[in-house]
Amino acid sequence: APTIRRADYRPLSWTVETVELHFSLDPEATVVTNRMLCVRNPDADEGPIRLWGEDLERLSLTVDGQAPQALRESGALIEIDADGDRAMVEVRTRIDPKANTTLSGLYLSNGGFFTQCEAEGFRRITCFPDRPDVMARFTVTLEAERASCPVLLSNGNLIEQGELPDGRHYARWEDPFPKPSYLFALVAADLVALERTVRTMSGREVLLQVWVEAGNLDRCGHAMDSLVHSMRWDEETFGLELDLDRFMIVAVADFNMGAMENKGLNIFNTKFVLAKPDTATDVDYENVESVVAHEYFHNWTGNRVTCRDWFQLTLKEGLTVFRDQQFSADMLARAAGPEGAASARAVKRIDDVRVLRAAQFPEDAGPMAHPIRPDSYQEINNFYTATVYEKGAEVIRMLHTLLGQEGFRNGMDLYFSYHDGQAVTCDDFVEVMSEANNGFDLDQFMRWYSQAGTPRVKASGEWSAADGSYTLTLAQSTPATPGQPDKLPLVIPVAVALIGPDGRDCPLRLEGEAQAGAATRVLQLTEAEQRFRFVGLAAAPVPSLLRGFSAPVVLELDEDDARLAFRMAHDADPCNRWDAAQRYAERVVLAMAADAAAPVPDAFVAAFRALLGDGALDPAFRAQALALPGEAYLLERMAPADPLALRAALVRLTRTLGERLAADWLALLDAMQVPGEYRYHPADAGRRALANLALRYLAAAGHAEGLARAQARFEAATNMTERFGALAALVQSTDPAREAALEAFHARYRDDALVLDKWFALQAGAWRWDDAAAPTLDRVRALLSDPAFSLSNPNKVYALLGTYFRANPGEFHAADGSGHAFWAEQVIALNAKNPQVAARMARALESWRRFTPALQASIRVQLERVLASEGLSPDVAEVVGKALG
Ligand code: DPP
Ligand code: ZN
Repeated sequence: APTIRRADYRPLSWTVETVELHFSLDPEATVVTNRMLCVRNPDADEGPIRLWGEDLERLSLTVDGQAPQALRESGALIEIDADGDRAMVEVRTRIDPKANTTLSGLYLSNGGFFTQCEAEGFRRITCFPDRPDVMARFTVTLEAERASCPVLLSNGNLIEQGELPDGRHYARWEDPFPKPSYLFALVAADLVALERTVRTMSGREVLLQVWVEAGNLDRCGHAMDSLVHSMRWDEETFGLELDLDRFMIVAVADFNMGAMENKGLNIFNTKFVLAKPDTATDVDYENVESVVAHEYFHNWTGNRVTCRDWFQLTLKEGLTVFRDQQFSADMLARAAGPEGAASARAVKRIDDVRVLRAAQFPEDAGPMAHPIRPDSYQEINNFYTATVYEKGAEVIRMLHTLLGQEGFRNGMDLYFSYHDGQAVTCDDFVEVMSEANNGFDLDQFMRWYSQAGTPRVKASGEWSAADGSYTLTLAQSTPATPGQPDKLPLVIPVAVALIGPDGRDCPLRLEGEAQAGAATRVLQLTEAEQRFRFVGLAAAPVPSLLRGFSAPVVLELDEDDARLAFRMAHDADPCNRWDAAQRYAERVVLAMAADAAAPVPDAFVAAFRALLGDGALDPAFRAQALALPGEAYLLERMAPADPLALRAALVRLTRTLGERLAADWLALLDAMQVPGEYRYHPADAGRRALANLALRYLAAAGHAEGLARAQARFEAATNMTERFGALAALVQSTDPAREAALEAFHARYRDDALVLDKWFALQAGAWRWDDAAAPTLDRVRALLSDPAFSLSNPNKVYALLGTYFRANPGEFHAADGSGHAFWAEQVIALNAKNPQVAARMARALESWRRFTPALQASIRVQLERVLASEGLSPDVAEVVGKALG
């Protein structure tokens, strides 16, 4: 596939002012009539009207009612010569939604019609200048059979509806806001809605709807509450109000991504809408809340102000992820009350850091590494990445840190005042941030948008007893990434505190300052190396750096075990306290992986026990601090990466912590009971999470009472969090009861697609505790033919294959190469159905060059096999090509 480059951006010679779409919906032959008023773009060079169309049967195309004077086609691009400044172009196309297994464009799910247009799905519906810099006003008429599709939805406001002959009906929708085609949506299906009417801050009454299949109406309340909370939050925090009379969320079971922010008509994967205590875990509740918020927030950051081109994707995604992270933190803090707010925020921050380290750091170190604003791509769908989203959010967070809450808000206000209704670039955003803050210099900061790779910050300190000073040296470097051998220094905010021997933070005074200030301060590292001299200290301090994870970097700091244990016990910043535990655990487990005979150090067990038993600590925090670092992150820290040795070490460490701390875990189980009926509340969720973790350690150790407790909890549970937590513990043991538990769980939820996803994932992610046990691959293969499994449903693929490929490296990378061969087989099968999903699965092996030579050899064969396979999509070709390249 050709490479598209950011530098080649040119505005189109013609854009579109208004679009009138008419859909005659039919499962196999939908006819789309598209009348668009094309207008010459005064800001562009002379040229033809350009439209894109893909997989369309074109029935007719006219310009001002006539056959076009000249029409040229190459691939998906259609060029039409036209005179004058305005031209009415009418295109009729026929499409086959039923045959559309890509889930991009118009497709069927469970008998209903749904669309997904971001990034380039609209061209699979009709011919159009399908680029985000073309913003047009849409009017949409849907016609469908009333019996199968009683509900007809599109963007904006319903302006007309009625009956048609032959059992058909129609509805007409008008969206008052100009929008790019990627935000178009339609739904025609048999759905019901939960409704609520609320007032916006300016007093307008708006109708909110959550549309689902009839049987799911009892699972929409949480999504609705989340929507209302999101609206309030955006009003209070940014002064941003809902701009439509009606806002709809529709849940669909077949969906490539999490959700989509189509104007006024968000379409969601059911996974991020449906929740009730019997089927959803606390984590599911949390995810529903944050995804609902994310899509709602896009209405301003993404829809009202959109991206000029797809290279600017982080403009809307990084900013919107940052907004949803702040929202979730505020919601958690509010629920926790004034006492627990700080810890609640930290727990959310830790969650986000875990995701960044597990998903984004490896991406930044692999063949697909790209800046948050990429310079090129082959297939844009491959760039909805952890880098664009999560690292992009970190970059916005750093801006927020540098400018302060108020400065950031002023920048946002200015952003909307300048750019509302426009398609803009990341430069535009950073420029208004600067302008709103007295010309704050962000030139060097812009390097975060152009440099890939995770920066290293190396810190060292020198204590001088003679004058009570501590000199901190910070040095930065960013490793080379594909196409970027040399990197320049970035602006890195490093939040610093110095901990005294008593465990308390020291007041900080830099050399030259008259008096000491706050205990944590943000240093700006802008050069390759800088020194900061703190004075007026009574004793040698212990540095606590990068508090709150103030920048998306790897911090390299020489700390011995004793110092890590000290920070585990005393660091006043919960993020760093957690991080100290992670670093200590990483050190222990990597030593065990390097030497199968290495013991688990007593001091580590003791430090772990101290956290475990510290009743003053928020249970949710303890659940974070007592969870070992993720396997993906650890593999990233290992050179060469040896997943089998790592797994053996993790198994041994988990078992040892279970055995040696058994009494503590059991006591914790008792202490963490949550009485009363289930409610989704962070305080309860924290207790449940900690109890579930205790069960996992106990079950991993094969502890008889622990297993009995897991079994009992599994049977008596009144909510999914406890039931699934107990099941996961049982499955993560060698106890024979696990098979019976899996069966009982299946029997209870055999008709519940979302719960079955959990059942699939649990088995695909299961560890093998000894060599005598059957490989997990046998189980995964068998589950492929389970009646509930389908390669056509992304959720099922992510649950079974995604979990096995990504969350079970110790099994996937079996020495005989069976996992790798299976990967190739599945990627090839998926490629034919759904290239986007196939490409995501393909990415599971991109970091293969980091592995041991034997594994590299085994993986290379399979990468080459996929690359040589017939009919390879550009999506998969890009991933595999770059991996081998
Ligand atoms: N724009 C969607 C989201 O991130 C993904 N297609 O919300
Ligand atoms: Zn988004």
